[in-house]
Amino acid sequence: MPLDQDTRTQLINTLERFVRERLIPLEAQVEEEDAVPEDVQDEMKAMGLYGLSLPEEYGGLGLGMVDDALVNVIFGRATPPFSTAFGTNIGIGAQGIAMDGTEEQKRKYLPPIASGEIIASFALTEPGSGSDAGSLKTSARRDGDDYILNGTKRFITHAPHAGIFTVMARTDPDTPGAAGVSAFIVERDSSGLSVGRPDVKMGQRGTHTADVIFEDCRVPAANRIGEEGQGFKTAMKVLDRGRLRIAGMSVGAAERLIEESVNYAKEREQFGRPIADFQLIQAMLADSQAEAYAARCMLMDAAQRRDDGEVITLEAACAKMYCSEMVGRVADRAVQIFGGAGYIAEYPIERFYRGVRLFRIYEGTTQIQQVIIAREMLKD
Ligand code: COS
Repeated sequence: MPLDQDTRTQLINTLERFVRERLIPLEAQVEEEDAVPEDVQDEMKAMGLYGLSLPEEYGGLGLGMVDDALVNVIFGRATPPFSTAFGTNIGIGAQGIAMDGTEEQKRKYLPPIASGEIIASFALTEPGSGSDAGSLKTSARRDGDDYILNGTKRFITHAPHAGIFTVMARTDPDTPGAAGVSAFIVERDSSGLSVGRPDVKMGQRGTHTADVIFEDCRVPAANRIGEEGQGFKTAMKVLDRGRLRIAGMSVGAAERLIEESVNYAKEREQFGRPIADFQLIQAMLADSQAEAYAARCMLMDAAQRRDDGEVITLEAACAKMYCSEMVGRVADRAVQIFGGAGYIAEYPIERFYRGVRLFRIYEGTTQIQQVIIAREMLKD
């Protein structure tokens, strides 16, 4: 449900202050220790962030997409691991249950997800299926009141700490592609489930991804989300929403990078004056500002449409593609404006440059967004 204007302003002010005063000063520590401090996670849980956009009847705050997007932009201003700490709980890890789960599944799983007591994770990608998600091979064979899962999921965000996984697996081995896929809620301590070593990534230290391996992993049939064969659609609906989250993080990161660039350009002197006086620097700042503004408008329009009940597959793909590509350009210009200082770890620019690179890849690459947009345009 969208917030009224006063509550929204209050929320924005509180979160902006939290990000500015509490999170940004800790960014270098997160990078060095490769972890978001426990006490910060506890504070974010106490603020309700882990259940921000989950329904109120299951312990969440019930925010609509516009408010969710505004929060993502605010948290996007800090290094991504802070936002990702709670991002899968309000996003891809939990939305399958919130959208298509049974009443019983919602009552059991959503409250501990909303409070942050357990971390929810989304397991779609496999070693052999990334962009072609419908070709996934993890199998789920029915055995009485259970399913037996076998297979490997790859690059799974929060796998090392997750308490539950939304897992897409093939229930019908004879049906190739998306139609044979079902979705399951799999608890971390299920026998036959193990998690691989955390991946060593280019950036976003403080967020961990790893393989999730199923070896005759027994999952109650009661944990299937929706009907057999409907799991791919659930995953796609979840991603429609998740992609707006990444768009929001991209906009926030761009605004932060622009602010850092403006401040640096005003302070840094060359040829006897601040480099901000030079039109070639101004051109880079202006391009970044115009693109970030366009991205914010696109994001908020898509979010508003979703709150109005529209299906936003095309808009979410446009926003994910444009905003993530935009922040890549903004980060590149920021490095250029900072010059040598942009290339060393002492300044945040280098870290953001690496961190935002992922936005163009996960939850569907730019090229997959292009495919989705074109398909939506061309369908009858
Ligand atoms: N909402 C609801 N249903 C959707 C949907 C959406 N956004 N997108 C697709 N579907 C439905 C389709 O309507 C179709 O149903 P019917 O067969 O009943 O018509 C079904 O799902 C299969 O869709 P489609 O035929 O388009 O599947 P494809 O195998 O061609 O794959 C893409 C489509 C490429 C878009 C999909 O595989 C994808 O998004 N890939 C990227 C995956 C990704 O983001 N990975 C990142 C992992 S998460 S970090």
